[in-house]
Amino acid sequence: MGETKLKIAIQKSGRLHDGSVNLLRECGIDVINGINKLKTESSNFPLELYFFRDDDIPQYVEDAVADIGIAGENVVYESNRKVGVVEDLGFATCRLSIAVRKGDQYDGASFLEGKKIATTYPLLLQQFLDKNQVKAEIHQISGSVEIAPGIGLADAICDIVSSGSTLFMNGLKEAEMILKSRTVLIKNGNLSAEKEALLEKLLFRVQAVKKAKNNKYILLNAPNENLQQIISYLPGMKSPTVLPLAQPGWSSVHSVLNENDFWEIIEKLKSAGAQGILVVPIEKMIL
Ligand code: PRT
Ligand code: ZN
Repeated sequence: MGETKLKIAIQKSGRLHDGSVNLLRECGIDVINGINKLKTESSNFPLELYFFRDDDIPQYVEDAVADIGIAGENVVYESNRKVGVVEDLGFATCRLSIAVRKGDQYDGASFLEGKKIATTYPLLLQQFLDKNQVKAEIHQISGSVEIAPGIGLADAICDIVSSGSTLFMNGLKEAEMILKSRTVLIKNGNLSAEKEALLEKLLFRVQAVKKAKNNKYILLNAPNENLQQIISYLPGMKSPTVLPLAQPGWSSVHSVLNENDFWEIIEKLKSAGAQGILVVPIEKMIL
């Protein structure tokens, strides 16, 4: 009997392909180049990669063609497949939104009553309309949704928005977000114990990579008279490392800062007399 391998479905080409392969590489999983093939594998982790259109990934994971997969929540929820959402992967985040013509006065979901809305997300749109007790006509189209209002096919659209420039260029404006969509790892509901164990191993690595991306390692020189104040600004993982410097009266302080409150803390450190502040990226972070 051969070694058990975990089968992962990723997008063949498109917005999620590179992010998916890069994430695996950052997890130390070598991927043998095979984008033109249907399938490839890793040389150093029991993982087989299958390349599909993103829309097909939830179905293949539900049907156990693949054990796990990477897709946007927009695609996962619209597919209505029975798969488990395991982890937010932190890339290609977007919004599924209702957009209307630039000049329209959108004053809530009731604006949509009796209107025609073009979308490739009929299920999620219908759920939104039902929740708001609005009756509208859904026109399911397969691409270039944003041109529908301009050619008189619809009064509004429901589509993915990222920067908003596609809407802007088509004379539309975002009126309401109906889903904040993240790229997620999904799994089949009936994995064997061996496959669950491999998934745990993969998730451990994914989480270490994600944490590292959100944090920076910081080194600075602190005058001893302000050391306690400076330390109080640093969250660190436990407490910061403090080492005496060759120059009397000074210490070197090492710690880890979260990206979100990074600049605010740097300012406080500077005003407390910290000097020679170095900030370095962290590759992996295991707590
Ligand atoms: O061939 P395949 O079916 O696999 O690919 P696809 O063309 O269906 O998907 P792809 O590669 O375009 O997107 C894959 C996933 O990326 C989506 O399901 C989302 O989860 C996510 N994502 C993130 C986006 C965007 N950002 C995005 N901006 N998907 C689509 N867009 C499109 C959107 O449809 C609209 O046309 O970009 C336009 C809006 O972008 P802005 O920046 O102008 O607002
Ligand atoms: Zn697609």
